Amino acid sequence: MGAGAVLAPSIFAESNRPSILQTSTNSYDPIPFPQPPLPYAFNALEPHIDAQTMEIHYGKHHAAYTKNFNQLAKDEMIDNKTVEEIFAEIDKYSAGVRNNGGGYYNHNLFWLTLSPNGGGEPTGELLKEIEKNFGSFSAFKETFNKAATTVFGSGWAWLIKQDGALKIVSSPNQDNPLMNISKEKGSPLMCIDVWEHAYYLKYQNKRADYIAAFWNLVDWNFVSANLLK
Ligand code: MN3
Repeated sequence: MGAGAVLAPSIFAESNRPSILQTSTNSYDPIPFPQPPLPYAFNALEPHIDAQTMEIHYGKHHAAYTKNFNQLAKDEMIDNKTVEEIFAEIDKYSAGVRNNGGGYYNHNLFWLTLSPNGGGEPTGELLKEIEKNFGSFSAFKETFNKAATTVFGSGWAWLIKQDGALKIVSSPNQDNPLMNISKEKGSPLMCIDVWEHAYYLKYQNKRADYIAAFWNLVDWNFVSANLLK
């Protein structure tokens, strides 16, 4: 698929965007963890994220994590487990499962955190929870920006639900808050990828500019749905 290829919009209407956790391993399925289709065209997030970055990020990086994760799940005979179940006992598996399984899941969540129709501010229950936990939407953004900016090297920043409260955390490499080895555990509501491959072509070393642009794309409907789950 080339840059700017248009995906059939009807399949990915807001109400039936693909679940990121709909799959589990099963002996009869050669690819238990398929890479979900990107729910928008590569150029749909411009000017905030450019088409070439999206094409490489989804088509090469995420595709490679997905391929490796499926192969390792087979090699390590991981059977009848969801991604969440694997992460809950990630210390039982190889570093490859941790890195590639994380890379698989984290990007699934990241693509859905973003939308060409995103941006603006959250409303309803989500806004109430943000105000309760962070004081205001702008204080929330500031905390999230700081977490994303200060990840040393490659990693992710997250908004998670932890013991009923909202919390902003970060993780190194492809770790995530669902993994039992994670310092901060919880259910992810949204995330940002701050690996250089997520922004270097357009923003070079200016990670803060990429993070600022990210806010124009956040799909608050998706984040709200994850809160209410
Ligand atoms: Mn990435």
